[in-house]
Amino acid sequence: METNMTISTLPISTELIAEHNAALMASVDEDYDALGRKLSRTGVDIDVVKNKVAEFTVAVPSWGAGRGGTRFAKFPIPGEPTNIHEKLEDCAVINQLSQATPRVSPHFPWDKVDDYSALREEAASLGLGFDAVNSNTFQDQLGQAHSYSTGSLSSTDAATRAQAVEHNIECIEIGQKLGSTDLTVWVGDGTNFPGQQDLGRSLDRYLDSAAEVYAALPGTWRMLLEHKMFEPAFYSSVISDWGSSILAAQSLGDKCKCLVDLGHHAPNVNIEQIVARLHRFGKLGGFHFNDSKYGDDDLDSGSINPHQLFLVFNELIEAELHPREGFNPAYMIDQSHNVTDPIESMMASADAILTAYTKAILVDRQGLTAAQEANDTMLAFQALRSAYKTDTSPILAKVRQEKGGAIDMIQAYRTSKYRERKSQARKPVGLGSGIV
Ligand code: AOS
Ligand code: ZN
Ligand code: ZN
Repeated sequence: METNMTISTLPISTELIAEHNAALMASVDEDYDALGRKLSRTGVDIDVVKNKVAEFTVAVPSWGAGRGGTRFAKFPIPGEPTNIHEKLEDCAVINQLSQATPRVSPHFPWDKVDDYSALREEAASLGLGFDAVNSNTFQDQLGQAHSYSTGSLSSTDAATRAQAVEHNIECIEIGQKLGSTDLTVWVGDGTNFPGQQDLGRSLDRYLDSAAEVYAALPGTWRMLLEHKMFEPAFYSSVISDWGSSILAAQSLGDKCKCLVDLGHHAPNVNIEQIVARLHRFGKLGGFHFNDSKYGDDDLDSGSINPHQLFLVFNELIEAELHPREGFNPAYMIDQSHNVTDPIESMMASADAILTAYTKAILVDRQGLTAAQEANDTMLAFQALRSAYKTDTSPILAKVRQEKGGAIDMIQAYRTSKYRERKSQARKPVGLGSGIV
């Protein structure tokens, strides 16, 4: 009964997906077999790789289902979601076709509803669960008692800090009802002028407030601190880099970890090394996947620098093989799409992330370690390069097909005319600006 109910509420027809796959299956099989033969020459069993990839999943952000924007403009599209229910439906499409995104990361107060157990059931009927809850103390809400214009957890104003603490605790309470076990805290706190706030005392205030939130974490919960170098504060941010993040996480306690958003660093920073460092100290708690060219932190994952994404995953595989206590990162896509259909972007990003993961699995670890030990720089580099050069798309296509997803996600999505149907049923989104 349960299964029938679930299938009937999924937004894309399973017949349509099966028909789409049937037309492409022969060529996928041919490419998969050819790759299998190639990999077997180096002792790699393609089915073992495929089964490992099939287990990897990444969460999508509820806010990513809407078309975001820059601070200059937003260009809405017909059929865009306007509430959490519609966002869940779009996330279900992404998961149905990619079979890689079964969890949604909600954001409060944006996703507030009256009945969270009903929301949890609604998500489950769409094949979805909830991931980390995100608090929002970077913008004011209507009717809010104290403005965050002076900061939130680090505000100079005690009542504002208390309000930010209370909001984070409320997010934990909501998250408990939704089945989440992580609270992600990103604050926009910082300054735009030298001298605006004392750089030491603002961190003291942040730590005191964060300690109050930390104290409210239920038994198995984690608090994930997300650092960001700049924006919205352009002179200094309170948790600006991985150094500030790990120091704060270490002073808060074991249940506090660091979250790496790939777009939140200075240009050319060696992010994979940051990943390795955080893992070394047992503080790697989560990821926000996206890409960045200049300063925008929300470009589609792997769209600018897929090699960097691969190198990050190379460190994650190393971390998996040499786990430190509590290594269980929360993986999420965090992007803002202003010129694409968010469903298409999110599916393409899931594919880019899984591609980087698959290539990292293919690295000859023994060969790499041996070359490193022998100081054979070229062979060590080639161990990475040769995995990176492998076209892993037949593995990913096969994983999707076997799990009930679509071989060509974008083509199947367009054939379904989902967005066109939604544009008839949903009310239009207003104009405006802002990254959401
Ligand atoms: C902001 O830049 C951070 O990446 C946040 O993780 C996230 O994008 C935000 O909370 C949603 O607006
Ligand atoms: Zn982020
Ligand atoms: Zn960001």
